[in-house]
Amino acid sequence: MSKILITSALPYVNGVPHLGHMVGCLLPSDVYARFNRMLGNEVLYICGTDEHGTPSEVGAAKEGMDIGEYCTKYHNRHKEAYDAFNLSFDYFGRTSSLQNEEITYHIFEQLDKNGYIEEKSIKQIFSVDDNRFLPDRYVTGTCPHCGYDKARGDQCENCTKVLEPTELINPRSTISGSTNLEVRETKHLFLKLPLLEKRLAEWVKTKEPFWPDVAYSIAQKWLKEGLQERCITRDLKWGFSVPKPGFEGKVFYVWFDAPIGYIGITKQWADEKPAERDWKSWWLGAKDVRYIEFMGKDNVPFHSISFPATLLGTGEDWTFV
Ligand code: B3M
Ligand code: ZN
Repeated sequence: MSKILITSALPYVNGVPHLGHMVGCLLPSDVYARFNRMLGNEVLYICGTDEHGTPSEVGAAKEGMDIGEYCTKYHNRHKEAYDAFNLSFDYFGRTSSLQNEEITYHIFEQLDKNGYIEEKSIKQIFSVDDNRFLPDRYVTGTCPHCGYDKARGDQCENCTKVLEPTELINPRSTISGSTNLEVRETKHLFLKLPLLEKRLAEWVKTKEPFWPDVAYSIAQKWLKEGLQERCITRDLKWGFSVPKPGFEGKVFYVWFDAPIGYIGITKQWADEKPAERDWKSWWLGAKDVRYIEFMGKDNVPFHSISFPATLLGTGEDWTFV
C-alpha cells in the first residue's frame, strides 16, 4: 500500500463554481483518487476555496457584504455543488483558515531567516476614480509580449507569461474601466527566486519522466528565461497580514498563500480528529508519500516554479510533487 497525496487546484471563491473547472481539474482528480483507493492505496485528496486577493474584495463590495461573510457564503456554495457531483475529497477547506495562516507565517519566517526575502520599493498602479491600488487582475491592458488586448495585470491568459501590472500597454481599471490611473510608490517584499534557481532547475530536471510534457515544458521555458524576484505582498486589506515591522496594513499576495493552502487545508482536516490524523505525516519528512497535483495550464508556473521554490527556500523537508 502506498500513500498518495492528491490536490486539485483551489477554485477562487468569488462567484459560483463553473463547469470548466469541474471538467478540467476536479473530475480528473476525483477519478484518480477513486482509482487509487480501489487499488488499496491510502489516499488523501485535498481541495478547497482560494479566498484571498482582489476578486473577493471586489465581489464582496458588489454585494454590499463583509468580505469574511461573502467568502463563507461562496465557500458553502462551492461545497454544495461539489457534494452534488459526489466528489470524493477527504477535505474541502479554505485558504483563509487559521491553520493556513499559521503555516504561511511559518514558511515566510523560514524564507526570511534564510535570506530569501528582500524589501524593495515598487511602483504600483493607483486608480484615482476607484480610490484604490489596482493589483494583479484589477488592471487590464495589452500584453507586452504577445499583444493580446485583454491581458490581466498578473498574467496574460493568451501566452501564459506572468506580468507586473505596470508592464501592460494601455492599462485600464478592471473594476470601473477608468484610465485615470497614476503610478505610486510603495514598499513590498520579494521572494528572491534567482537565488533558488539553480537548485530548482536541478529538481525540475528530475521530473522529466513524471510530469506531463506540457507542464515540464512550461517549467523549462521559465527556467530558460531566467527567474525574476517575485513580489509576495499587496496593498490590500483582505488577506494574511504581513508579520514584519514596517509592513503594517499590507497582506500576502494570494498566490503566496494559495498553494500553501494545500498544507493548511490538510491541517484543517487533521485538526478535526487530532487523535487519528497527522498533517505532518503527509507533508514534512514524509518519505513514503507520493504527491500528485491537478491543475489547469495557466496554473502550471505557480506549481512548478514559485511554490516549489518557496518550499525549497525554507530548508525544510516538505513533500514535493
Ligand atoms: N485559484 C486559480 C484558478 O482557480 C487559482 C488556483 C489556486 S491553486 C493553489 O484557476
Ligand atoms: Zn501575452
